[in-house]
Amino acid sequence: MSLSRREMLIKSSAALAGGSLLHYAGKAEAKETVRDLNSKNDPPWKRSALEPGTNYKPVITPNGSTLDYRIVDGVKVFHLIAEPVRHEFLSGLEANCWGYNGQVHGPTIEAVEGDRVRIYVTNKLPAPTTVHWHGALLPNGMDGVGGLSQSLIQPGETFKYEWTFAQHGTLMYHPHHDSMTQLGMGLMGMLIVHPRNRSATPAADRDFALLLSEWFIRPGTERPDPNVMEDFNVLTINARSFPGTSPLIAQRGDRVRIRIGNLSAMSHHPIHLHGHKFQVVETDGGRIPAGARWPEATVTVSPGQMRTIEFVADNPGDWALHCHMTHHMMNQMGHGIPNMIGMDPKGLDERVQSLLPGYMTMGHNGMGGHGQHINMGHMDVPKNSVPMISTQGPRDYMSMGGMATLLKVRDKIEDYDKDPGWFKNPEGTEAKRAGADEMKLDGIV
Ligand SMILES: [Cu+2]
Repeated sequence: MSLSRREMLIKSSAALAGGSLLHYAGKAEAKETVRDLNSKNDPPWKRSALEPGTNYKPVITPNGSTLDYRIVDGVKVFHLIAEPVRHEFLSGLEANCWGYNGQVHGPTIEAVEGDRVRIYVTNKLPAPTTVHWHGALLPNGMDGVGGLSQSLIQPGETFKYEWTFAQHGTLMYHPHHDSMTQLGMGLMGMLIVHPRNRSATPAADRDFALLLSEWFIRPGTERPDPNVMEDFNVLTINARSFPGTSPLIAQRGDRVRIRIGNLSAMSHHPIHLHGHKFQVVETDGGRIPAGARWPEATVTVSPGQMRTIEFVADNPGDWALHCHMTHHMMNQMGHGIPNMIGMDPKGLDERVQSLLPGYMTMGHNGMGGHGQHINMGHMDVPKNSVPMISTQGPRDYMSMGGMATLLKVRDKIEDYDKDPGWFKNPEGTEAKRAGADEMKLDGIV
């Protein structure tokens, strides 16, 4: 049976129509997806403000603080003051930095989704500045980009920012004017927005906020130099370097949330947690649906990113939490030095000591013992410097420094604000010098 010409025409035009319908349906679907991402066609900040939210568990900012606010006519009012601040990174290293409200970094600002916030920013710096609310969904004119969305806040001036939070999540704040200098001098802070509906995220027993940054401070000087591009030698968590970082304390079984922001100039930081696995539950854009997460032990946080991890602290101990870039785990590491590894310095040391008493070639067996020699007074270093310095641990000298802290998990925590001291490994669970007998038994010797 053959199709008439007329039937053919009808069929093909139906196919054509069907095709264009499909095409149209495809477009409609794409449009729908975009609509899903934003809840309405209006910008999200246009939602009306709710009563100031108070039903939240504040985050803990180790080595930092939280900014106070007052409520005026249903608006949460904050005041940030940008100013020069003398800051200690760890014992032995201080510098003249820039911070907010007398501290480096600035205090953590906390709000609740639906809150209307009014944030005054007073500039007591010797340079103009602005504040950008990094990741916030707000009117363009509140975005803080100097010269673009607003005039610069000149020294001595106070500007007012105001908007309603239409989101919850982990955000940050920092200047958006001469960012290289102003972030390099320490101007930054965390901005946490709690969900209005507390069931939107599972409750965390311990909720920490950590802000990563990097600095260059030439040993013996007292002023961060923001002009370097690669040679950052002071790596910090909440503006402190290990061993100057306060430990994160958790009781066994606690659900722990760690919000990590990175405002380093040039470096991403793969943050590695020992003894546990975690899930990345939140990015800059919000909460990740449970089905889209995967287990991790290291999360990379690039400049300008936020990543929130959650896990159950189920493994008692003193666990390192640190950037895995090895040059970021040291304090004031000098680069461009000759490679001395494997060299026998004996003859050289004796000859140089005749000219320079106390001279000691460093680095021939690596950098691990360097800080220890300095700590023990065997080696002079410039005043106000911490080259490769760490501290004596419970069992030996630790060589870890820089962007590192400790997660201290204990079976029972009496006081979360008190450092529980060093962990005592239960009998038989610590690596020890092997005995001759056991090595023989296992066929090692
Ligand atoms: Cu790093």
